[in-house]
This record gives sequence, C-alpha cells and structure tokens, in this order.
Amino acid sequence: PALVVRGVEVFPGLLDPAAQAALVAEIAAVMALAPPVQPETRFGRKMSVRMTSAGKYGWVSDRRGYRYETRHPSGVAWPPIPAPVLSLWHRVTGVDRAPDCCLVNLYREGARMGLHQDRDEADFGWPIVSVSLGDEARFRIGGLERGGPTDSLWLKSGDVLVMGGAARLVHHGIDRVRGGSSTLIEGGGRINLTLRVVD
Ligand code: MD5
Ligand code: FE
Repeated sequence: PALVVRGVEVFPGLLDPAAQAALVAEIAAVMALAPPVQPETRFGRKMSVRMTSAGKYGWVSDRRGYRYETRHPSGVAWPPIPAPVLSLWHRVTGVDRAPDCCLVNLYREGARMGLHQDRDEADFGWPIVSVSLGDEARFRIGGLERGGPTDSLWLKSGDVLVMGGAARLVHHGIDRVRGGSSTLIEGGGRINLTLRVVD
C-alpha cells in the first residue's frame, strides 16, 4: 500500500478509469436485480445511504434491527458477486477464502455514514476490502474505543482500502460526499463496495 492510516492500508488509484467503469457496469447489473433500498433503523429512522448486496449474504436493517440475510427485502436471492470484484479481493488480500458478502452502498447527494465498527461477522480474523467509485468522500478513522481521536482522508474513485489485523475493528464512517466531483455514476454520487467474510 502507498499509505497506512491507523492500520488501514490505502491503495490510491489502484483501479484505472477503465477498471472503474467495468466495475460500475457489473454493479449496475446487480442493482437491476436487487434494487438499492434506504434501510430503516430499529428506531424507525431512515439511513441516508441506499444499500443492496451481492453474494450469499446481504446486510439489511429494518424495524427488527440489523443483520445478514440470504435474501433481498423483495424475497429474491442476492445476485452473485461479480468475478472482477472477487479477483480484486484476492489481489489485495492474498487470502484463499472468497468473501461471501459484497455490500453496495450508494451515496447520493447529502448521504453520510456515522462512525461505527463492523462487528456482525463471525470471525474478525478475515480482512475487509472497500472500493470507492464515483464522487470523492471524506472517510473518518478512529480507534478501537468510541470517542477517541480520529483522522480523516479523502477517498477518490478507484481507491481501495484493506482493513485487517488490529485495523479490522477500528471505528470508521463517511463524513460527507463531494457532489459533482465525478461523472462515473449515473445520476451522480458515490458507490462503495464493502467485501466481507460473514460466516
Ligand atoms: C463506505 N462502508 O465507504 C464504508 C466503507 C460499511 C462501511 O463502513 O460498514 O458499510 S467500509 C470501511 C471499513 C470497514 C471496516 C473497517 C474499516 C473501514 N476500518 O477499519 O477503517 O461506505
Ligand atoms: Fe463499516
């Protein structure tokens, strides 16, 4: 990686424009089969990010809380994780196992994601890979404890992050998206792919 921030490996511009466009086309096909939804929290508040998934498991949230499910809220199985996404995972992690969830986060104008940890997975020994496409976003990274100091960095289209080891459980979030900074996504905004081993 060109940069390591609080243990998170950052590969700036790992995907060239052609590779980015190819991934966006694959994800558009996923979204056609499993349309992004604005999840609700257990408190009935709508999240600003729209979400769908590919793979055996998808991450969902509704009045019953958040969890992994094998089906989209419509009842259809999640589409398979596109092959170029799987090869990117193996290229940057070097692990033998494939991810079983590719969460697709769609950030339209004004969407953000508060500081949180990813801890719904069975084994925190597996890394997480995050792929940024479209508009630039300010990513915030803290530590293992809530309320500690944080750092931020701007993620651009084509940047890839790997969170493994101690960094797997750090707090993180998206403060804001710089609208109009890219024309990659139809309708504008940012798409983030988060690849995880769930079980
Ligand atoms: C995003 N998504 O840009 C981020 C990228 C999520 C989420 O956070 O949960 O959907 S994933 C960033 C991430 C995951 C796990 C660990 C760390 C970052 N980290 O240690 O910094 O939509
Ligand atoms: Fe997260």
